[in-house]
Amino acid sequence: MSKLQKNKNKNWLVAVLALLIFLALGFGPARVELSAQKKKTDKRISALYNKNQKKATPLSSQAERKEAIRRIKAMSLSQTGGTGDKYSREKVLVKFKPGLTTQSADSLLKAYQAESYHLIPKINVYVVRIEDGVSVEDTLSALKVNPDVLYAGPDYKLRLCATPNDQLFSYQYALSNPGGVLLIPGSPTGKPQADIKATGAWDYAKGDPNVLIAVLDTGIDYTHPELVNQVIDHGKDFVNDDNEAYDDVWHGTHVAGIIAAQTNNSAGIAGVAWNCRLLAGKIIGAEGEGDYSDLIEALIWAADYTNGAAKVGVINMSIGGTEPDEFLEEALQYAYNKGIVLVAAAGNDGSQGVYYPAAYDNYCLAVGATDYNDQIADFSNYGPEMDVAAPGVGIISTYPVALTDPGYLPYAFADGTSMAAPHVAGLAALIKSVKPWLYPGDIMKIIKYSPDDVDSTGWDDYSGYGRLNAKRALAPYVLK
Ligand SMILES: [Ca+2]
Ligand SMILES: [Ca+2]
Ligand SMILES: [Ca+2]
Ligand SMILES: [Ca+2]
Repeated sequence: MSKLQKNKNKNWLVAVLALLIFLALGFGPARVELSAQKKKTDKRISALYNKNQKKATPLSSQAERKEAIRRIKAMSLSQTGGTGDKYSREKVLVKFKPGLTTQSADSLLKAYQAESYHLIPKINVYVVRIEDGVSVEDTLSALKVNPDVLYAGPDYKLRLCATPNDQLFSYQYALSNPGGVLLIPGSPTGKPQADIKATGAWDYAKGDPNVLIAVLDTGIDYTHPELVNQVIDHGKDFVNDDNEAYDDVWHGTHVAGIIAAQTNNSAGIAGVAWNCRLLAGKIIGAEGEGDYSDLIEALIWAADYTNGAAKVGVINMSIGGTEPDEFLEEALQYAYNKGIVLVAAAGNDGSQGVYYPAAYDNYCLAVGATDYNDQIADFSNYGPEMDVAAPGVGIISTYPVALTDPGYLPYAFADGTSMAAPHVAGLAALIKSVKPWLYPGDIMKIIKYSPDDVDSTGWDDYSGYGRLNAKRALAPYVLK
């Protein structure tokens, strides 16, 4: 008997023993069936979202599928924040002509009913707070006719130039967390700035349309109003073997929206990588599971894909399986060597053991999930392969139009490391857009070494290097 044959027999014996123990422990027929399936040479992968603790139950019925996510109803959305005023109603800015003494300036300002004021040194501009009931306009017209005044003007409101105008942006604490009561299911209280600093990052990059993010998942609803202009074509369906990677679940559509929903279009949500485009590879079927072989094939396809000047820069895998596989590793290496950044979800069992492909340290970033308080989500898997964490609790994103009930908007909230990984993929695409010469290993390092430390001090098993900080990853490095 050859050594290989011996090992095979040994493996078989272990499998039978495991099955017997399984049965002895009283697992029902459904579990036996599942374990029998494992013996197939083609290993199974699944989508990594929170299935409401029913982890062994595939989401077979429409009702169960809806139960796993929470939806928002269409309603009037006036929560845009701020007063909408162009300038402050309480303050004006004044600069006097050179030569006017401080005492003269003081008495002059008091004459204009200034409640208080202070001087900005170097440029000699007074910030003047006016009394209640006195209008900014009246104060300014009076100041402007005073011969001692060089300039008087309103104190204009500062707005981040990169804050998008998307209707549902205020629901996206993951991108910009204001703290206080959040507009997500359960209305929890969030910690200010427990977010990925997306608005700060957008000052440096909004994405290049020729940088594609391949979403290897359940497909994408490419008819969705927020995605129709973001997908480069209808992708490839490795489950049904056709060129329509349409999403009949919801998972891939949700992931795609987080990465690159159409942004600053006054509608829907904002994506992390505004101007990058999406490519769908459908590897998970309607039942929420798929085969390693489809993932492997999709990795090679995505790595080789080109369309004009566009090619894949990042691959997002919000999917995974518990088994390592050398062919999978080889496919990851192939994509990595083509300059592609690979991002994968860590898994949702809340236990030790990072899923594959995330666990492949050499090629993949393993992503865990945090919440609105920068706490690690209880479902997030952990282990020595962890790299970073990103928000993955109460994440709003796009939902297939065909699956949306009348009266609801095609958006939904979902939980999972599946929702965390696409934030990282979006950042990788932004970095790739502004620094196309960087190797995947360089981009992985930038993403790993720029987060905000969360959980226990320093690198830890749960969050890796910490919660993603997109602004720090993109800001020019300043020598001190
Ligand atoms: Ca299809
Ligand atoms: Ca939008
Ligand atoms: Ca790793
Ligand atoms: Ca830490």
